[in-house]
Formats: sequence, structure tokens, C-alpha cells
Amino acid sequence: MRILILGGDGFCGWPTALYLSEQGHEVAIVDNLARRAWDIELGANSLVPIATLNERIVAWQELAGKAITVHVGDLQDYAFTGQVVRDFAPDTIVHYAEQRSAPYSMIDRQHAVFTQVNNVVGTLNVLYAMKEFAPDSHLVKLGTMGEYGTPNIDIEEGYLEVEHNGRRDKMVYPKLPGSFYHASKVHDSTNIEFACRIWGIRSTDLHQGVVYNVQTAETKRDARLSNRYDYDGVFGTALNRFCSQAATGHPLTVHGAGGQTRGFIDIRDTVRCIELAALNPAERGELRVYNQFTEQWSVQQLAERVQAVAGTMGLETTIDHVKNPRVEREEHYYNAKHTKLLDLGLQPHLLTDETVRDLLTMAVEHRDRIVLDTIPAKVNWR
Ligand code: NAD
Ligand code: USQ
Repeated sequence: MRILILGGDGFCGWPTALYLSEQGHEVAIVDNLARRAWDIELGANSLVPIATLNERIVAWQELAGKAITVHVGDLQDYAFTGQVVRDFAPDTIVHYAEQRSAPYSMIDRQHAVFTQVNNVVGTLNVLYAMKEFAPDSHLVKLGTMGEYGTPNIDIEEGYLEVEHNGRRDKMVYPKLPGSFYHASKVHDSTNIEFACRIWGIRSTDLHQGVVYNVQTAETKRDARLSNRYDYDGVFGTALNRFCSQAATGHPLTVHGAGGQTRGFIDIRDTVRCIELAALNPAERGELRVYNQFTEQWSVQQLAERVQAVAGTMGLETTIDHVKNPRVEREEHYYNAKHTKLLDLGLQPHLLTDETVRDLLTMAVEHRDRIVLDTIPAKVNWR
């Protein structure tokens, strides 16, 4: 297949590009390199050194003998986006290219506005480019489990059967996002559903949980292919962050009571889920929603897991219940369905002590690079 990966220089996009290229698909990347600029803005970095996008592409060509084309540009620029879609003529467009940090979106008004404009306008431009230049292509859009929030009923995959005053209907599952970032994903979902309904666009909206782990079989092949490892208080996410903290002797930063439960997925399963969605496209006019995670845990459970494995490696670790900078439920019901990707053939990598040990080993190896001041989560939701 011809697969265009928007956001292909990022944490999920880069390993996806390599994996799909390795499977024999023709892959092109679009990225405006904004993620690298946000590191500079925040004084943060990837725990594992990463090569430039150019160096990455050259290394992949050398090692795998496969070409990936790159288009550096911004999805907010419609002339650019339209031209890439027209020229590449993709079968599938995988859309990762958004500002994806909840804390970043909550820094202040400017960051909230930037996040929503970047994400919503970028996605609208992609939809218009598809309508104009590639009406039969399939949009595989990265949404988030955080669109649903933490309702007191089971979370379904996108839609809910409702009976009201004696009548029944299937409706989009109610949304309760937890940040202006998560809200931008809700706005995207609304726009995508509308575009499918009026223009016959085909789309799969993958409501992905928190991604953990860093490397895949392809990114491990050479240091120049390495994936990024975010650990800072703005872009770092729960499990990977706890491993980096254990490696530096920093207490594990559980927010408040730690009962916050989320769906999690290994990066190796992320790349496979994208392939499964691409190989089994939605019908014209159809918007499918798949919940893309494999297991659910509370942050307290994750911290205890990391603490236990770190202990076996001689890393003494404490767990700190820091005052929660976010406004979120710290104890709640959580039961989210996630069978549709399994039905398509996903064989999940469930979390093992070995994976936690790999992350800890990687973090210990590079711990001199950690900027200690960036570890605490300082962005306040209030
Ligand atoms: P990332 O920030 O590492 O990668 C996103 C990439 O998109 C970056 O390389 C960035 O430069 C690029 N980008 C952003 N705005 C752009 C624009 N306007 N034009 C062109 N390029 C642009 O993020 P990630 O962790 O790889 O996440 C990818 C997607 O998956 C996001 O949409 C995110 O919401 C979703 N997601 C991520 C996670 C996670 O835990 N990382 C979980 C669920 C969903
Ligand atoms: N948390 C801690 N301590 C930390 C970091 C996080 O207790 O040091 C808690 C948070 O308060 C939250 C939970 O862990 O309750 C998850 O936070 P996170 O930073 O790991 O992930 P989140 O902000 O939800 O965002 C990440 C990605 C985002 C994606 C989302 C999937 O950055 O792009 O959309 O995961 S989901 O959570 O399902 O919405």
C-alpha cells in the first residue's frame, strides 16, 4: 500500500514508518519538526539521543535498502498539505501530526489556542485534501481514550446504544475530555464524523491509550534509528516517566491518590494496530472507532510495578504522592472495551517485567542526559 504518515518524525510516527516500510509498503512522511522545537522551548530533551530526520532516513536506506520520502511542512498550510496528498496519491493516510501533550495545552491561553488551532485546522485541511485529491483513500486518525474521560459506566468503542423515552438509537459515545488537548481530539472526531457523513470519506478513529516502551525491532537496529524517549513533566507519560525517575533516584511522581486508571499500549502494538487498520479499511462514508489499548492500570499500580523491578536491579526507589497538578478523578470506575483490534488479529505484547527492565536499563544508560529540573510536572490545571 501507499501509506502517508503525518507526524512521521514523532514518538509513534517514526517507528510506524519503519515498521510499515519493513513490511513492504511504500511510505512517505510529513512532519514540520515542531516536536523538536517544543523540546527547545521547554529546555527538555529525549532521554535517548535521536538523529535528525534526515540522518534517520539515510540510515534506514543504508541498513534496510528501503526509501522513505520526506515532506517537511505544516498541515496548517493547505497548499502544502493538498499538494502532498495529490502527488503521493496515498491508499492510507495515518494522521499522528498533532500537539499531543495535555500539560502543554494547559500552560496558558496561548498554548491552549495553539494546540486547538494546530490540531483542528490540520485535521480539517487533511479532510479537504482527501475530498479534493484522494477521495477513495482511508484516513487512520489517532484519537485518544481521553476523549471519553472516566464515566461511571462501561466505555464502548465509539458508539453507545441508547434507549430514551421508549425510543432507541446508536449515538456517538459521550465525551468528557480532561484537558484542552484532549478536547481538540473531540473536536477532530466531530469533524471527521461529519466529513464521512457528507462526503463519503472513509476513516478509522483510533482511540489510543497511553503508549509505553520506546523501541521496536526496527528502531533497535542502529543508534541512528532510535526512537525518542520523553521523560519530562510536559511530554513524558506515566510508565516511561517512572522508569526514568527510578534510574536517577528521583521519587516516582504519582499524582494524588494514584487511583487514576487508564488504558495502556506497548509501542510495538501501536505500529501493528496501524497496519491492521490500514489493511482492513473502512467503507466509503464509514467512521469506525477502535479503542487502541491492551491493558488498563492505575498509576499507583504502575509505580509499584516499576519500584519492584527496579529493586531487583539494585535501584532503591520511593513513591511520592505529589499534589495533583491536574483536575481529574483520583478514584473512579473504569472498564473500557477493546476487542475490535484483537478481532482483526492483534496479538498484544502485555506488560512484562522484562519490558520494565529494558526501560530501566535504557534510562540508566543515558541518565547523564536527564535535565533534573524538567522532571516535576509543574503545569497547573487550575
Ligand atoms: P509526537 O509529538 O512525538 O509526534 C507528533 C509529530 O507530529 C511530531 O513529530 C510533530 O513535529 C508533528 N506535528 C505536529 N503538528 C504538526 C503540524 N501542524 N504539521 C506537521 N507536523 C506536525 O507525538 P506522539 O506521541 O507520536 O503521538 C502521535 C499521535 O498519537 C498524536 O496525535 C497523539 O495525540 C496520539 N496519541 C499519543 C499517545 C502517546 O502516549 N504518545 C497516546 C494516545 C494517542
Ligand atoms: N500521572 C502521574 N504521574 C506522572 C505522570 C502522569 O500520576 O508523573 C498521571 C496523570 O495525572 C494521569 C495519568 O497519569 O492521570 C496519565 O497521564 P500521562 O501524562 O501518562 O498521559 P496523558 O496526559 O493522559 O496523555 C498521554 C499522551 C496523549 C494521549 C493520552 C492517552 O501524552 O497524547 O492522548 O496519553 S489517554 O490517557 O488515554 O487519553
